[in-house]
Amino acid sequence: MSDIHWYPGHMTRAVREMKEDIKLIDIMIEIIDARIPVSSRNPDIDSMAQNKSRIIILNKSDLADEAATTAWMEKFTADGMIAVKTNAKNGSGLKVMKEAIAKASEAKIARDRKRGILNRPVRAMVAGIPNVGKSTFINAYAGRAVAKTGNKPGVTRGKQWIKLNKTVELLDTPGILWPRFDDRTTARHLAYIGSMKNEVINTRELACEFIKEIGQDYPDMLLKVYGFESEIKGEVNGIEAAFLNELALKRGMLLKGGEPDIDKAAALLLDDFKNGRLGKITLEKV
Ligand SMILES: Nc1nc2c(ncn2[C@@H]2O[C@H](COP(=O)(O)OP(=O)(O)OP(=O)(O)O)[C@@H](O)[C@H]2O)c(=O)[nH]1
Ligand SMILES: [Mg+2]
Repeated sequence: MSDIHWYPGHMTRAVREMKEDIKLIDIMIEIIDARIPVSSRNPDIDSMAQNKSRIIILNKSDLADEAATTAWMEKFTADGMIAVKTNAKNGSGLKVMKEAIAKASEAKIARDRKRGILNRPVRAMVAGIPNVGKSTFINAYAGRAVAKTGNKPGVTRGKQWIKLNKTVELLDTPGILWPRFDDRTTARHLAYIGSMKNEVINTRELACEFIKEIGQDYPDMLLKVYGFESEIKGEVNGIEAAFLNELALKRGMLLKGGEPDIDKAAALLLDDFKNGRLGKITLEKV
């Protein structure tokens, strides 16, 4: 698949501001997508967070493979981070999160105390790539809608401080990607979860790659979800194209001349994955 690339100006600005704000914060809360725990980590965030207490949130855990999420939590814990899994949409994992923030604050509170400072609020930056649920998490954690959310990348455009209570302040930040991707798998995975703007994606190509990939780890899943009885035989354009063809026919997605609307079927498939309608899937294992 051709290179997918999206790095708008607001991200350059966001990274610059985050590098300044990092001096003000005690804890880095990195939010990732539990379905792709490697590709949804921006190396810039990792380097910014050196010398800070680290919490890593595997969000959208409701959409991921549970065993895989557990394995990732162990891995991140071994790497010295406090790992928490959440579903920011329904609020599960937030209680554990409270404890995680308390734990991550211990060092800072002890430092303050030594210098005679009491009750200074803990400040945490909430960072991550686009569309992983940073703003949704903040709203759930705050218990009120303080930040704008939406199921597309680039909803948050500027930073925003949120005073949770007397002891904790959170900084919501815009999702940031990198200027250049090292490999195509990363770019593809980011596109699957909706971190990339639709306009930069060739839906049909991406859907074919997705079918290929999902077939390796979860064979039969697509056939079951879409109610195909048996294996689909690939013809000239391969099994992926044949699958999309069948899907379009099955769903009555037809072009004016009665031909199957492959692009529409491709968009449906990608959308179903993005919204968890294919089942619990983790594309990247420890
Ligand atoms: N299923 C599921 N959906 C979630 C979860 N958390 C967030 N979402 C959805 O994911 C979409 C993106 O959420 P946002 O909070 O706007 O994401 P963001 O990281 O702030 O995105 P940007 O501001 O664009 O960087 C929204 O449609 C949310 O409802 C979750 O844990 N599970
Ligand atoms: Mg946001």
